[in-house]
Amino acid sequence: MNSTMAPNVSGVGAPGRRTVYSMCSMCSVRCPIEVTVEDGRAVWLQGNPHDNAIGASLCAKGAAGLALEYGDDQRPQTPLIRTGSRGGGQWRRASWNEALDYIADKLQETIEAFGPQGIMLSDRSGPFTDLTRTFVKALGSPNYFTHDCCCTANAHNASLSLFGFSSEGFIPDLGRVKHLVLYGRNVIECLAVKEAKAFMAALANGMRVTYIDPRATFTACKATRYWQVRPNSDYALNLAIIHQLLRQEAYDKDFVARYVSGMDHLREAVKDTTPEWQEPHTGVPAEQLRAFVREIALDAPHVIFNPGWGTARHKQSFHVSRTAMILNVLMGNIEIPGGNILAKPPEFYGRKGLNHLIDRVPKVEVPRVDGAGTTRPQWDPEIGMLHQAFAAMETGQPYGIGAYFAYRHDPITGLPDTEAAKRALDKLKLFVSIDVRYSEAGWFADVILPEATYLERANILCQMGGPVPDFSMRDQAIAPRFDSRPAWWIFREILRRMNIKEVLDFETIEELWNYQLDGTGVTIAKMREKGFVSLANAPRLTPREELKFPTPSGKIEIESAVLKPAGRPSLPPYEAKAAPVDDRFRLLIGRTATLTHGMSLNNPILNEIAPEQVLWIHPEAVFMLHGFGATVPLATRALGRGVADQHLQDGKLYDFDPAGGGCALTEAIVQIKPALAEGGNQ
Ligand SMILES: Nc1nc2c(c(=O)[nH]1)N[C@H]1C(S)=C(S)[C@@H](COP(=O)(O)OP(=O)(O)OC[C@H]3O[C@@H](n4cnc5c(=O)[nH]c(N)nc54)[C@H](O)[C@@H]3O)O[C@H]1N2
Ligand SMILES: Nc1nc2c(c(=O)[nH]1)N[C@H]1C(S)=C(S)[C@@H](COP(=O)(O)OP(=O)(O)OC[C@H]3O[C@@H](n4cnc5c(=O)[nH]c(N)nc54)[C@H](O)[C@@H]3O)O[C@H]1N2
Ligand code: SF4
Ligand SMILES: [Mo]
Repeated sequence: MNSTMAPNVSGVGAPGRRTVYSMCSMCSVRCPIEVTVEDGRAVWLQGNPHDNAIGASLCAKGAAGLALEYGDDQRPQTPLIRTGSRGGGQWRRASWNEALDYIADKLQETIEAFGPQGIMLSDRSGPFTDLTRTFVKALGSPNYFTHDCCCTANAHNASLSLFGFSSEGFIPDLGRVKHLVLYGRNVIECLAVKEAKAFMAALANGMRVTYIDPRATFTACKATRYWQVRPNSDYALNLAIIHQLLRQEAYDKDFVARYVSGMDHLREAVKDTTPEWQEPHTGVPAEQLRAFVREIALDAPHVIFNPGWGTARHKQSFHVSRTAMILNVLMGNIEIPGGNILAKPPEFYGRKGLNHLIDRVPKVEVPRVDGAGTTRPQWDPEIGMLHQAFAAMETGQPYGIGAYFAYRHDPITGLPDTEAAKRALDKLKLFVSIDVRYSEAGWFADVILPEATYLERANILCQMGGPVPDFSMRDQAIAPRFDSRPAWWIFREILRRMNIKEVLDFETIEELWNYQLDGTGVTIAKMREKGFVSLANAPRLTPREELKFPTPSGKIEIESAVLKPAGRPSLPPYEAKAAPVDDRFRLLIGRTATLTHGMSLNNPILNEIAPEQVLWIHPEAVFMLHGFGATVPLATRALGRGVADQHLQDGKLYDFDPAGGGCALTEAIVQIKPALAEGGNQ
C-alpha cells in the first residue's frame, strides 16, 4: 500500500515571515492573492499587487478566507464513512487508507454492474478541470460534468452555436467601451474583483450603461438607463432591438458581409417584432426602445451586449443569450478596441501552453450518459448536462450510473427540487463528496473526503484565458490544520487502488508541475516569483482579415449548422409569458456581494454581515437570495437560517431549456401568504 502521508510543498511551516502568491477560493472567480505567513500561520490576505488589474483589493468574501481557516472548525477534519441511513447524520471517522479502500471496492462493484461508464464526477468547472477530467477518463468513463446546467449552460451553448466557441471566448474591453448593455448582470454585487474595478473606472470615464432586470440591483443604481423588464421576456426585447437596427440599417455592414451567414434568416425572424410588438411582453415603452437604438447606433461599434448568466435560467434563455450575441455581431464589436476581445491561446503569441494531464489518458469511446454531443449535438460534452445524469441514476437509461464523485460542488444545494435530486442520488452504490466543509450533498453522501483548504494545499497549475493568457498557480501557504489532503493526491490514490498507476504517477506536486511546464520555457521558480507568468507583454489583436470562426462554415452562423440536426430552430418565435394570477409569482433568484451560493453562510465573519433573506416583490415575480436554508446540523451558524429556493422549485430538476439544456429555474411559480404570527393569527 502506498504511503498516505500528507504531501506538503517544501518550506511550509518554516519559522519566520513569508509571502506566498496564490489564488483565492472563496468563490469561483479565483482572484490572485498574496498571503502573508508568520511562523506557519496565515496572518494576512490581500490581492496580488503584481497584477495591476487587482492591486491589493479583495472582496469581503475573499478577505473572510482567514475566518474559514481559523474560525470555522465545523468542517470535516478526517475522512468520514456513513454508518446510518443516507442523510441521517451518522458517521464514523476513518483513516485515509480505509476510506480510499472503501471507495475502490465500491468502484469495482459499479464497474461490474454498469461498466466503467457507470462512474461520474461533477465539479465547479474553471481552470483546474484538467485534473478531474483526467481522473474520470482514466477510470474509463466519459461522464464528467461541470455545475453549469444551473449556471451558464444556455449562454455557453448559445455561443458555441453562433461562434463555435464558448461565451468565455470573449473578454469585454471595459476600458474603452462607450455603452455597456447588461441583462441581469449584476456586476457590482455578483463580483469578480478585477471586473468590478474596471467597471467602476469605466463609469467614471463616462461609459454609458443600460441595465435590464426586473429587480433594481446596485448595478441598476449605477446605470444610465434602467429597464425594469417583465421576467423572462428579454428575448422579445432583443428581437425588437434587432428589428429596429436592421430597419435603420444601423449595423456594421462590412463586418456582417464578411463574417456572418444567415442574415436573411434573421430578417425573416424579426420582420414583425417591432418596438410596439415587444411593449406588452417586456414592459419597455416602444419610444424608449427607439431612443436606445438611436443612441447605440451613434456609439457603435463600441457597444457591448452582455447576457451574463441571469437570463440563462428559463425555457428560452438560450435564445436570449444568442440574440444578445447577435447584437454584438451587428455592432461589429468583435476584436476591436472597446469591443469584445478574443481570448488568445498561448500559440497566438508564439508560446507553448501547459502540457495536459488528459493527454496521458486514452480516448473514451463510450457515449456520454446525457447525450451531450451525440443525441443532443447542441450541448457541449465538455460541460455536460448534469440533470440528465440524475435522470439516468433514476431510470437506468440510457445506462445505469452507480458511483458519483461531487468535487468542489454541492449538487443538492445547486440543483432545483431537492427531493427529486435526493431520490436519484439514493439509487447510487457510492456517493462521495470531496469538500472543505459539510455541504448539503456531503451530508447525504456515503463518504466525505476533506480536501485541504486553498491556503493549505497546492493545485495543479492552470492556464487562464484572456487577451493575454497566463499560467497561474495556487501555492500552498500553510500546512493542513486537520487530516485533509489536496485533490491531486486524492485522485492519484484512488487511481492507484484501481491499478491505474501511470496517469497521475507523481510523488510530489512539484513533479506534476514540472510535467505541466515541460517545454514552455517557464520554471517553478519563475512561477513563484509573482504567482503567475504572463505569456506576452501586451495584448495584440487578430488582424480583421485573419478572423476565422470555428463553426462548420467558418462564419458566425446566425442559422446554425449545429441546431438544425438537433431539430431546433435558430430563431424560434417568442413564447409569450402570462403573468401568474392571484397571489402567485414567478420565483427569481440571485446572489449578494458577501455570500457565495450556499458555501459561506457558515463562515463566522460572512454570517455576521450576511443580509437578512428578504423577499423582493415585483408585480409578477418575487426575488430571493440563493444559499440560505441549510439543513446540515453541524453547520450551526447557517442551520435553519432563511429559506432554500431549491426547496421551492418543485419539478424543475428535469424541466430545462430544450435548446441550451440549462434548468428552467426561473419558470418556478410560488404562492405568497402572510406568515402566521405567534398564536396563530395572520
Ligand atoms: N436552486 C438553485 N440552484 C442553483 C443556483 C440557484 O440560484 N438556485 N445557482 C446556480 C449557479 S449560478 C451556480 S454557479 C451553482 C453553484 O453551485 P456549486 O458549484 O455547488 O457552488 P459553490 O457554493 O461555489 O461550491 C460548491 C462546494 O464547493 C465547496 N468548496 C469550496 N472551496 C473548496 C475547496 O477548496 N475544495 C473543495 N473540495 N471544495 C470546496 C463548497 O464548500 C461547496 O460545498 O449553483 C447553481 N444552482
Ligand atoms: N458575491 C458573489 N458574486 C458572485 C457569485 C456569488 O455567489 N457571490 N457567484 C458567481 C456566479 S457562479 C454567478 S453565475 C454570477 C451570477 O451573477 P449575475 O448573473 O450577475 O447575478 P445573479 O444574482 O445570479 O442574478 C441575476 C439577476 O438577474 C435578474 N433576473 C432574473 N430574471 C431575469 C430576466 O428574465 N431578465 C433579466 N434581464 N434579468 C433577470 C435577477 O433579478 C438578478 O438581479 O455571480 C458570480 N459572482
Ligand atoms: S471575487 Fe472575492 S471571493 Fe471571489 S475569488 Fe475574488 S476575492 Fe475571492
Ligand atoms: Mo454561476
